[in-house]
Amino acid sequence: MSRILIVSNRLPVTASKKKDKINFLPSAGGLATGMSSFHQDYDCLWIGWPGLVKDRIDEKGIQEITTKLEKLNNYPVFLSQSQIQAYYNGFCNKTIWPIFHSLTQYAVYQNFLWEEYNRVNKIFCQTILSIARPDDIIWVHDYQLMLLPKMLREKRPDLTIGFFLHIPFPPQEIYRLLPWREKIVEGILGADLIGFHTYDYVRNFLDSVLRLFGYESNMGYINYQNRILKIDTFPMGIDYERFSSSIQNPDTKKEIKKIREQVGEKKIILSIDRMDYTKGIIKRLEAFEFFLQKNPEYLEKVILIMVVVPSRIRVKQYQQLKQQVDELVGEINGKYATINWSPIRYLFKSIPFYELTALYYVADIALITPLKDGMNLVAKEFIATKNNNKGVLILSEMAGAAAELGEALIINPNNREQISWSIKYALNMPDKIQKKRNQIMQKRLKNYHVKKWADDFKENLLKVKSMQAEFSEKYLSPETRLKIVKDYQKSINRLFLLDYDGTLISTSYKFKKVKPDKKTLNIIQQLIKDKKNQVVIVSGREKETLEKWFANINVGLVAGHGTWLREKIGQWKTVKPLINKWKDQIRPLLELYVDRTPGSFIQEKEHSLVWHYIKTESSFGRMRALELKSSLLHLTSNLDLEVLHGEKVIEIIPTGINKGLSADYWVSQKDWDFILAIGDDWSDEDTFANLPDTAYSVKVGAGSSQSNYNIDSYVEVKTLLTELSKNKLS
Ligand code: GDG
Repeated sequence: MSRILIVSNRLPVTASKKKDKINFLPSAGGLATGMSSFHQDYDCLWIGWPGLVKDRIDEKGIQEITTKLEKLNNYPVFLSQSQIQAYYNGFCNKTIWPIFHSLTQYAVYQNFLWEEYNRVNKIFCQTILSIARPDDIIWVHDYQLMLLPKMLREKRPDLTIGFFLHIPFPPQEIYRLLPWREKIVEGILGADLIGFHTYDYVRNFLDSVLRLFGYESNMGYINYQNRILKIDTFPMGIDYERFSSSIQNPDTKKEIKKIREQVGEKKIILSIDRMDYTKGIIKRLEAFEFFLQKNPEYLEKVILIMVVVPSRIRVKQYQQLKQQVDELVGEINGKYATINWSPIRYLFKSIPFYELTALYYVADIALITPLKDGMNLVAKEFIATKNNNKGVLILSEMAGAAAELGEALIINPNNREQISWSIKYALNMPDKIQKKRNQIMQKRLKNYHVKKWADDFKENLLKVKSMQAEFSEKYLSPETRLKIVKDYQKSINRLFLLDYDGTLISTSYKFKKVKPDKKTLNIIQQLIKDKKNQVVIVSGREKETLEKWFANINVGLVAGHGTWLREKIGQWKTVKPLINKWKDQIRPLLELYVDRTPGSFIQEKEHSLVWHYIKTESSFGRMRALELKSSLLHLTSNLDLEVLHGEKVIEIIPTGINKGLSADYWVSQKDWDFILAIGDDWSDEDTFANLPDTAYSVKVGAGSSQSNYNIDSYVEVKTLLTELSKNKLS
């Protein structure tokens, strides 16, 4: 059984030293809390810095820490004070953090910080290489270790490596500001699977890969240096049960009572975050003040409890932010407070779990206003804790969580009028509506909880590995191309079964009514000039469209994935009747895609199932749709189902008709001595499956397939067909 090596800058346990005693405490922050439950349930070893610099401990201390951590399945990477200063406080937090959060004004670019970042990534690399077994899965986390995947790959090309970024990946025009931009992307590309919280970050990353290196992606796959790797969205979940059941804890109950006694009937607005300029604390305070100013009827009736956890206190910008926050809180309290009431209760410290969940529970509103945030787990925890279902989440659209929590009041953190209005709206929202909204969000959070998130990532990583193994043997090599041309030259009865979208024209044109371009038509004309050739375009498109496009060209046509055939221009015929008992097998897959694709939903019609993604962000929806289609292939190959991809819908209809039947039909028409079938998606798999062993079948793109070979893109298809039509190699 393979182990999972979780690698992150910090371990989930933090060691500290008081006098001569070493103490251990759970680490704070999203990554540590999120991954901890996964760590406990699997055969995992967590590798990271234990939080105490090695200058402060002697050999005995190092031994003590190592032994204690070993019992917790943790493995320490010891770093010195100067390393932490330059690598973590320096490059990570003064360069990467602001750039990746698109707050460029805070970024510094210094070579010595970059060099230390390299050195520390190397130390992590050496540590992992000294303990990794060949079948271990290595899961690297976050922006502190972006060079590590490549370093590991160079030393051990066989390793299974996943990388997950917990913060945003910026738009490429911001990312390009980094002097070391190529090195960092290359570092990440050392992984087999690269995960982000949202599709925006995936797209930004792919844009940078394309811009910097020219690699195109296909359904999130990149063929990078002849290794297929996948880039995908995995919106991190929370330990749902832990929060939803927290109210059972007697300490939490006591705390709730205490808060109620202190606050009385006043409405509570809550915010919790680390002291960080990305969290929009100043903007929040300004908006709250604006709310008080514009709505004096709420004076003495609301209270903002603002928990701010100390963070990166050695970095100057963070010290300045603290000062600003302190002053602004003082100013607002000074201006509006009465003898019995201060509008803001400001706690600058970390609070225990029971206090945190008590606050989530009693709060009427959670006001979460980051200027930019990878995900923001606090928003999800607030909703999960609300098992009485009352409470309103006001959430910045700049938080990754906003993509999943559409029932919250979504605001722009820079728009104080909107925030102020939303507070008022939330204070007056009827309980029934609050409950309804929260229940919808809870269902989603309960489904895609943190363990499911981690399992999903792990499964996808293993899938990529097996694809790599398959693909490396199947890629159409120059030798095979030469063999195809030679066989073509020798043959006298040749059949071409060519898919249209994604095979003869780019996938980006797919599902639009795009005519074949001149070049494509020329290639086809060239092929059919030779009387030995029968060319058939096998498409999912409607027969009317194909008839129009190929009205004057004497090619065979297959429309509607095999529903209709044309042998002679203008003469169409159908193939087969229908069958129907399949829904229970298909529905779970569609439900999984609803979980993973915010905004999508299932419609059940009498004779079909439809997956809609009209409400999903458009490019993300499209990517998921293509992926879903390819997954449906495996489920439907024996079920005689037709899968239609319409405008923002995928519809599955029992027809008993597929491209395989039409392939069968054409293959049986003659004694062909050369068959070449090319296609790019699930529907072409039926064609491949119905060919004789002597046929050449080629899948366009990197996915796994029943074809004999894979080819990169439709551009290469055209080159190959041109070579054949000219009857020579170019
Ligand atoms: C990074 C990304 C992404 C906070 N204060 C206390 C406390 N917490 C816990 C919360 C939550 C976690 O810390 C904070 O997570 P966030 O997601 O809000 O933010 P970051 O720490 O910045 O995390 C972020 C995350 O990674 C995961 O990928 O969502 O975007 O920046 O779990 O509950 N816990 C306790 N006392 C506190 O005072 N006990």
